[in-house]
Amino acid sequence: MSNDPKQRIFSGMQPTGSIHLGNYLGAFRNWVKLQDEYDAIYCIVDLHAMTIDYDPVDLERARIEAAKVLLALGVDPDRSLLYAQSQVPEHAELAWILGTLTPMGVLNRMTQFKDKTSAGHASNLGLYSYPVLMAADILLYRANLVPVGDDQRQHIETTRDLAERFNNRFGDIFPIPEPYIPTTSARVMSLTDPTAKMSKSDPQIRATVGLLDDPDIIRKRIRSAVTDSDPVVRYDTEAKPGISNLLEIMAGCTGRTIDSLVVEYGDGGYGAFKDAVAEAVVEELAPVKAGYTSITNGDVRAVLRSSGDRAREMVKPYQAEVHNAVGLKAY
Ligand code: AQP
Repeated sequence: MSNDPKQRIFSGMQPTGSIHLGNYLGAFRNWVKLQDEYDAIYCIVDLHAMTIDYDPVDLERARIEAAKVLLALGVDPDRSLLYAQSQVPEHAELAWILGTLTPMGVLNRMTQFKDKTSAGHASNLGLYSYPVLMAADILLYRANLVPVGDDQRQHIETTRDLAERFNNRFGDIFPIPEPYIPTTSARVMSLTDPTAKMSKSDPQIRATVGLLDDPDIIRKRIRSAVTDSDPVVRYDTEAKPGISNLLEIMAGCTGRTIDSLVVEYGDGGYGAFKDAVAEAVVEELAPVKAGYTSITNGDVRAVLRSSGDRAREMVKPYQAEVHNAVGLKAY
């Protein structure tokens, strides 16, 4: 038996709205799966949520809901940390230090900033430097692996780049983290515009399937998903983005290959295929809702408090090492 310490994973979610099927298939399912094999740290990234217009009262509700959904999915506070980013001030401090190493040209290339500002969000400094705070989140804990959806690939690249810049300048402190991205359903697309990703902040309610939606709502959303007029079920993201998205969703929910789904549903018409996708999603999400209703807000606060305390203790020696490396000596 190996005595090697477990590798560490870190990942975060923004408390910005109703958690959807894309978040689950792209990331959270892996959060649950990886808890045994890795030393797992999961964070409700509330400082990130402040980078777009928000209501302070609603932020607290959203933080509790986000943590409750994660607990309902199977994130286990006995095996993993689950806390809020704002409970550990070192996230913001390390972001400042990394920011001093971040060329503006790197941030100018970030597609999330461009997408959010072109969707009407104000272009504040926090939104612009979001990838630096995300790098700090990951590097603060010296994480080796980051389970995320495909939309975060560019931010993980930036994290790796900043870790290398820091190590080259100040000494070998940070491991270079790897993304952990699923092979199917890594980027679940909007049901109303299958060329855009499914997103919590999408104002079009019909574009998403929420993890806590009732089965009848889920069926309705999937049945009304935008597709095309050629009624053959096949995978072609250019010509048939809507059907390809539904194939990815069904493969993600059933564990079947896209090829086997195409063989079964290829000529059967879109109606029968959409019904099958809807039933697969309903079945996959049924336990989440049941788990969610049995957890109280008090339970959630207790988990956040205790994980937050442990996280603060954990980062102290790491940040002391960073301070020492960059010349911020303690007196
Ligand atoms: N559509 C998606 N398909 C697959 N994975 C996705 N993720 C997000 N959208 C999809 C993954 O979910 C995790 C948590 O995401 P987040 O809360 O950090 O925010 P996000 O990536 O910005 O997700 P949203 O839903 O689009 O939120 P808003 O609208 O607030 O920006 C991440 O690992 C992400 O990759």
